[in-house]
Amino acid sequence: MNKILLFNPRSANNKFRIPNSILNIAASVDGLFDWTIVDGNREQDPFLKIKEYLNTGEYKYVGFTVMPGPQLRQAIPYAKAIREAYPGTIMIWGGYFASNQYKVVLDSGYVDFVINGPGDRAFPRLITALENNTPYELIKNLIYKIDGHCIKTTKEDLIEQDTLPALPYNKLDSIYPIDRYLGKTYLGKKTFAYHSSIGCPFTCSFCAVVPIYEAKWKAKSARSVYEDVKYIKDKWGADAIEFHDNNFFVSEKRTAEFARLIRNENMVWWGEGRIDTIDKYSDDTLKLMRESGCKMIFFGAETGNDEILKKMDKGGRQTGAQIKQFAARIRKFDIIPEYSFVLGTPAETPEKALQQIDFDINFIKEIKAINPDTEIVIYTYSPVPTEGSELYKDVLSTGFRFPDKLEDWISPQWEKFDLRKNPLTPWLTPAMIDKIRDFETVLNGYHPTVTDIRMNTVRRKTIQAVAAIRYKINLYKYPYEIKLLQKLWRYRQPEIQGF
Ligand code: B12
Ligand code: SF4
Repeated sequence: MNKILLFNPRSANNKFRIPNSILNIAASVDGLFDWTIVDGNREQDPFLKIKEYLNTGEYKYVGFTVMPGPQLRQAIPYAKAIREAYPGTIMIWGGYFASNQYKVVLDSGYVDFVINGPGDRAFPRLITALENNTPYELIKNLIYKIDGHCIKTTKEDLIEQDTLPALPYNKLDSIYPIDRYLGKTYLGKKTFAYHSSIGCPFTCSFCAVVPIYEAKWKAKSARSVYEDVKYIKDKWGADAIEFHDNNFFVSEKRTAEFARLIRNENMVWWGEGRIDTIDKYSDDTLKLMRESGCKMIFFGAETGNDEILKKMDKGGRQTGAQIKQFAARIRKFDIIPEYSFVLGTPAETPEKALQQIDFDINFIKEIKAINPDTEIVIYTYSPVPTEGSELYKDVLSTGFRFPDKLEDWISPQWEKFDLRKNPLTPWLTPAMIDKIRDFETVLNGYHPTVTDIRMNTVRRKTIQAVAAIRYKINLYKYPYEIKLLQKLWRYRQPEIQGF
């Protein structure tokens, strides 16, 4: 039987996490096929390692997980080189980039299949069909090419997450000791990443989750999450959890049950949620969450402008007023809200685009005044292909197009696009982008993130003093002195380095 090589391209320079995407795929074929993992985060020269495996002649199937941004830097050249050096292998890509940009991926000529969304069933089915030479054409969640045309099979319903096989932590540990995946963070000395639910029930028009999960969400039960957490804690000594779910908090009942179960385990935890959802939680649940170790929650605040919130289709319930009121409410429970904002959405005229940026800058400052503990994360709007949404229609009408050659995605401009720092969107002028980035620099100077554990009190106070005047008199242009200090002290950016 041919073997499977699974590759997680490098996504982080130092604070790498358990590669949950590729580990889920490993779990899906565990016991059916022989597999191994190469983790680009853990190898000096991952390609050398890949070649070592492929040179044995035992590995026919190569699976890459690919999210936009830095992972493409290894994914693209490696896939191309594998096709050239090992033409008998079959290359399969999965993950958010592969699913959302499947056309450019398959057009490259060196990727044979894309798994569209969850691969837990599709991947083992595809490998079984290829091994047995039986038809694969009707396997759900698959995209492939026939006669130059991309064929997308139907999507399967989301799987009950408790029925999924256990993640093969022990085998991963034998390849890459798990201990090194448990990093020191703001949350704890040994923080581990866990994914307890898949998809999201909402349809925000700027979000890459929507085209893949189509407003569906399935979660593991609180008990099975607790049991997994306990296993990692007891075996490897984890003391904190980052829940990497798109939307951990959809069900108040599940959250409260998990909080009750984990309460006595002395674990600190963090997850991502929605303001309007958690604002409906009772005071008792919020209190219980904090007691159980929930220290910080990441929220998509997006903007304070109600009209844009509507365009973003944030479920129609979140408003600027609610964002402010919630920042005050959650403070009473000593949970730090980490608010992320998306600045630079399309507008009819350049003046309107600039006005909107100014509005959000002021709004962010208001939030900081209401609850100074609020952590602010600023993204610049980078379109995702949410076909049919009002926002995406606006985007296309400006002439914006994604690259039509896979290699173009690793050009410096498109890399910045992926990092949501400097998008190539026609409605934003360089001056507007500078304004956003300069404000971010001053804000991070005056309010340095608490998640940067290397920032001691002296550094914090120094940078705050340097940034204070600029922050107070709204002078953001050319903040070179703050940039210098941030560079010197290697100030971390949670949005690209992990939260
Ligand atoms: C962890 C994570 C990171 C980590 C990476 C950690 C690591 N590996 O070391 C860090 C923090 C570094 C990171 C960074 C970025 N990330 Co990120 N990240 C995630 C996150 C939260 C979890 C990924 C995960 O583990 N999922 C768990 C698994 C089980 O789910 P899955 O990946 O969907 O896998 C399933 C399927 O996709 C499929 N599949 C996946 N891979 C494969 C491979 C094969 C072979 C097959 C067959 C199937 C398959 O099957 C799996 C099981 O069903 C996701 C959001 C999310 N909840 O998924 C965002 C997410 C993938 N990231 C995203 C982005 C944009 C980024 C950034 C590029 C930009 C940014 N500013 O956030 C940066 C890049 C910086 C960098 N250095 O790379 C976006 C992608 C959006 C898009 N446009 O497509 C997401 C969706 C977040 C979001 N909602 O915006 N990220
Ligand atoms: S709530 Fe979050 S994950 Fe869900 S669709 Fe909106 S932005 Fe995406």
